[in-house]
Formats: sequence, C-alpha cells, structure tokens
Amino acid sequence: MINRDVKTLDEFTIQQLRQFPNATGELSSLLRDIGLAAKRVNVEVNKAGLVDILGDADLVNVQGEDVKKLDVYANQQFAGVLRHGISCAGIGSEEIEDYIGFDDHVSRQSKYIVMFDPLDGSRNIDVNVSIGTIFTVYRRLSPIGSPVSREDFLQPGVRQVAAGYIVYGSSTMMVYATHRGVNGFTLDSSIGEFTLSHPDMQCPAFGRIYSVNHGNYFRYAPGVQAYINRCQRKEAADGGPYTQRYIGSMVSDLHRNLIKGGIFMYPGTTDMPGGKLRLMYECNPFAFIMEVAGGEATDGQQRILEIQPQHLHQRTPLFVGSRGMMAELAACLSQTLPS
Ligand code: P6P
Repeated sequence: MINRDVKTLDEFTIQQLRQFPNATGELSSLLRDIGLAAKRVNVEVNKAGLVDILGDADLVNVQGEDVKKLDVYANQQFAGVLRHGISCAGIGSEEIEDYIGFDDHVSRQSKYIVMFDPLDGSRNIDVNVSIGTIFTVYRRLSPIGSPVSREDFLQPGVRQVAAGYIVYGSSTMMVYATHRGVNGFTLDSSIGEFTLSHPDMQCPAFGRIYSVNHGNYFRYAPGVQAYINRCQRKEAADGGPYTQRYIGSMVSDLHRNLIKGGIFMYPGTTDMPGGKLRLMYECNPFAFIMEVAGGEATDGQQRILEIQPQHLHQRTPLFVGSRGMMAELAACLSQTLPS
C-alpha cells in the first residue's frame, strides 16, 4: 500500500494558502525557494570531504571571521534563489556587509525581504559536526515597486512574518514558524522533497538540558553563574538530573532543545558584554520560533523580539528555551533564587 499521507513542503504551503483565500501565495513561494536552496546546499554538505569544498576560502567576512568554501557556496545559493524568485525584494546576509535590494521590476513588486545566516557553525564543517542555515522573513516597510530601504532590514523581531532553519545533521530538516505554528520537514532523498515529519512542534515547558559554553564561566555575570550552579546542584523539574549539552552549532543545539525541552544560553561576557550571536539573522528567528512553540527568549532583561535594531549585524546576549526553565533563569538573574 503506497503511503500518500506524507505531505511535501510544497503541498503543505499550498494547503496553508488554500485556508487564506486572500493570500497571494508569495510567502508559500518564498518558502519553497528557500527549500530549493537548502537541497542544493545539502548536496555539498553531504559531499564535504570528498570534493574540494572543505576548508577556508581564503576570505575574511564582514564579521572578521575566516570564510569556509561552503559558507560562500551556501550564501550564493540562498541569495540566488531569492534574487531569481518572485517573492523577495531584497536580502541581508551574515556573509554580506550591507543589505542588497534586488533592482529588477519583478523583485521590486515583492512585499517581503529575507535575512539569513547561510551556514551557521561553519567551523564544524571540517570535523563533520552538524551545521545549519537560519532565515527570517519580514514584510517590507518601503512602498511596493520602490527599492527596499534600510528600515526594511531594521525591524524588531515582533514583526517577523516567518522564520526558520535547516539543520544538516544525521538527517536534513527544514523547520519554520509562522504565527500559525511551527512545522518540521525531513528531506526524503528518494523523492528529493522535504516531507512533513514534525507537525505543530511544541517546546516542553521544562527539560533537563542546559546548553552553554562552560569555557566562558568565569566571564559570565553572577546571575548566569548562579543559574549554571543551580543546574549542577539541583534536580530538574521532573526530578531527574540536569545534563549539559553543547554542540557549538546553535541550529543543532536549539533544534534538540525545541524537541526535548531545555535552555540555550549565549550570555554576554566581561570581554564581549554584547554577546556573540547576531540579533537579526540568528537570535530573532529562534526567538520567534521558540515563542510560537511555547517557549521564551530574552537578552537577560527584555524579550529578544522587542529589541529595536540599530544595525544589520548587531550582536545580543541570548537566553532561549523552555518557559519554566526561563523563569528559573530570570529568578537567578535577579538573584532571587539560590544557586
Ligand atoms: P562558542 C557558531 O560559530 C556560533 O555562531 C553558533 O552556532 C554557536 O552556538 C556559537 O557560535 C558557539 O560559539 O564561542 O561557544 O564556540
């Protein structure tokens, strides 16, 4: 018996579209474009090590970081499908210094802009640890038909229309959120399609996993140290011990915590008080996804989604995950909970 219950990403987005008769189909088309670029990147990620696509591209990006050849390839793929699609007026990328407005007539008629980190965790590529792509979609503020403007790319995270990630791991998954929910699609290589495998994803209110780079412990604020100490000394809400899991690839760490429950922290440190992770294309997308899934995300003081951006590549401290664990963290940060 052939199982026709499996729904592809295209079928799912079209089904969502049918529920909104006034929808133009642009967002569905945009998500399908992103899925196409993800499939192309996945082929190269899976071949990495067999062909000359590993290693450094002998470039330094706007972040001052060594660029890997796969970083360049992934950036080209996502920028390319968005430029040649019909649903995106412009992009911002971790790999590109400033935003880019697509200046052809069709793109200018699009109502969306997209920002992305084409290949996050790329230092893990050469050692075969899972990596990911992170993306976010906003309605442009500038008039349809005109060139995009800087303000289009500096909107607070609450204005996101959709956000998601691709994790190139033991299987390749695309997970995205709209205000209607979070849904996960696993790439079925036999048909070359992302197929719905994790419908309506919810982040458990508590979990046993805390994710943080312990190497920075003595550079964290006392409240952060107090929460880490608490995880080491006390039992989790279900009575079991906490466990520390940190892959060094936020897409993988956050994907696991979304499914199992947990908290991910990239706090500010004495040498980098603003944190390391980027607000627009790393923290805002995951904050949106986690809040839609029932979790929370803050910079230690305010909702990530309410931060008013000042520039495209600005950093922020990030605390994100299960609602109950975020409440315990907040109490430690305000030093009202014993460590
Ligand atoms: P650290 C990868 O470089 C990344 O941007 C995130 O994916 C990851 O969570 C973090 O940095 C790891 O940073 O300083 O702990 O190695």
